[in-house]
Amino acid sequence: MVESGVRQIIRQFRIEGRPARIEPLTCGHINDTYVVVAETDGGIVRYILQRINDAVFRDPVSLMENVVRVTEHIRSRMESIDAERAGRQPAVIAARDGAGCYRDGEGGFWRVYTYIEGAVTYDKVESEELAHEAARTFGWFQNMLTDLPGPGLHETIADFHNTPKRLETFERVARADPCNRARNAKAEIEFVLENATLCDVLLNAAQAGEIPVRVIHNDAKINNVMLDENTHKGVCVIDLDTVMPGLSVYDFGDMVRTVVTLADEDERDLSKVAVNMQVFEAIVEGYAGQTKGFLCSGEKEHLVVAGKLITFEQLIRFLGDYLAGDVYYKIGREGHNLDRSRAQMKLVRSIMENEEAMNATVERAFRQIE
Ligand code: GN1
Ligand code: MG
Repeated sequence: MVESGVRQIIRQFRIEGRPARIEPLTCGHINDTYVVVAETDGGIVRYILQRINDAVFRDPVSLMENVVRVTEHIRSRMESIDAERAGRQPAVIAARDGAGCYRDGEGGFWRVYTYIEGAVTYDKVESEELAHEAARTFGWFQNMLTDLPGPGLHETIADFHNTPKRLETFERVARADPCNRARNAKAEIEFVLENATLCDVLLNAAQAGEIPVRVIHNDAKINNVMLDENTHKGVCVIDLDTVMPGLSVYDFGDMVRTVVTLADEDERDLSKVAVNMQVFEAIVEGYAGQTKGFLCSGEKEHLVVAGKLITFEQLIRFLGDYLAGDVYYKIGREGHNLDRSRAQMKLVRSIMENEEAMNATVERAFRQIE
């Protein structure tokens, strides 16, 4: 949207000061994001302004109800533990009428968050310390939400991690091949079909009562955690659109997917995409320290398989979107979704090769802290 349009939008929110600059942020595959710099008598105040993608999130009003409940709960719990950190949690700035989001004349939904100063995100890890801290912060986040009061959160996207359903959708698009692209992805399609039985593992365990449903993040990738730019300690978790009921191991799986390899999600040099066992150990230790008080044995037993499954699911999603003509994920270049899917496939293979050692690491880490 052109800047004058965005300026009109930000005026509809209860922000402090006068909006002086609005700059687009190009992270995230789904929503449109801007940083708003407002001038007040006391100095500059920044905000995050986002247009919610309502083709993906069909009910933005319910979504914002979730986000307000979750952010307020975490902030109030942190107040007595660490007041400074409580003040560094994302907070929703209400629209002028008090609602959690504003609907523009064209039907678009917008929301505003406080900007977390002095904190940074990473698209990939650069060290074991970083991996440890990122995992610790997602473990902390899950822990914070174990006692969220009130009714269950709204399901903002139905069947979000229902991998068997994702596979069905994938098979349909691969068969229809609407853009005549399947010929560019023969090996990848074959890999998905050959490993299709993987898709049911977690839902079967949940149905058998081995894994409980909890409130989880559902998009626990490395760039959704913010660390302090000086101390590198976890500050908060962002991108809360998919916080809703799910399995704790999904979040662990997404951490594995985006942290365990030192490569980017769309890395083209596949020799760089592989499990790093030291980094994996750091993830497990960081996560276990925060979650040992509430995770049950069924969850611990499925952590590694969740890493494999969530990476496989992401392969299905990226490849399916490539075959469909790039209709879901924003792309930055031609073949971007195919590149992304290839990196996921390489990582699934690497997890398969290291699975036994990874399971042993999990067992050891939890035994040591009990
Ligand atoms: C999307 O928007 P972003 O980048 O935070 C997607 C996740 C995927 C991720 C892959 C609502 O997240 O599920 O895992 O891309 N979010 C949605 O990078 O589909
Ligand atoms: Mg994100």
